[in-house]
Amino acid sequence: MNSAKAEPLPLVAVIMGSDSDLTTMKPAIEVLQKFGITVEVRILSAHRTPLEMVQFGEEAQAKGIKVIIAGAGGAAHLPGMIASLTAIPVIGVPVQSKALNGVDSMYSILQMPGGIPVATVAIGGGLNAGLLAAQILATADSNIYKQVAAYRQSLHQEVTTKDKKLVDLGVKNYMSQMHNT
Ligand code: RP5
Repeated sequence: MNSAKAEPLPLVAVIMGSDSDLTTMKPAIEVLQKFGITVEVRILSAHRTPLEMVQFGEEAQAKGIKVIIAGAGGAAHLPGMIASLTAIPVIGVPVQSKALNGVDSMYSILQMPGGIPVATVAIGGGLNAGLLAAQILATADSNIYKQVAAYRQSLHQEVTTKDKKLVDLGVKNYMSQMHNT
């Protein structure tokens, strides 16, 4: 008998149009895994693999996925197309493109027609997409809620520590330490 503990089924899917989007999406994957949330990660292109994208969108709810994070760049149709295929909440991540710095990606993801929403984060906002997905899950899971609250407390601590140091050292010394680290 295999005594290894089976990993829980993924609650969040992180999908992207290309492996070149992975760097942008990695912070979303990492923060979700840090909270103990299992993530399914896929490359699904609205333009290059449209049938696989449709299959994923149609099967996601039955698989138990609760939130989908979709990243894409340029003519970034993946988040909107996935949102059209399933009523699972979709968080769109505009990937910074070379030609237009991600403004093209942002408008492509943001300007959805009425009835089919995509919650769009900032250009390159993988981390916030992961956190938002965790916060959606936290509405029904007090353990995840506690972890998100602890994460925020760590941000608070980081800033108050910096503030104290700035007040103690003064601007000049603080900045010279900043440049040496
Ligand atoms: C989009 O085209 C992808 O999401 C990616 O951001 C962009 C460029 O893809 P590659 O040419 O790097 O594969 O579909």
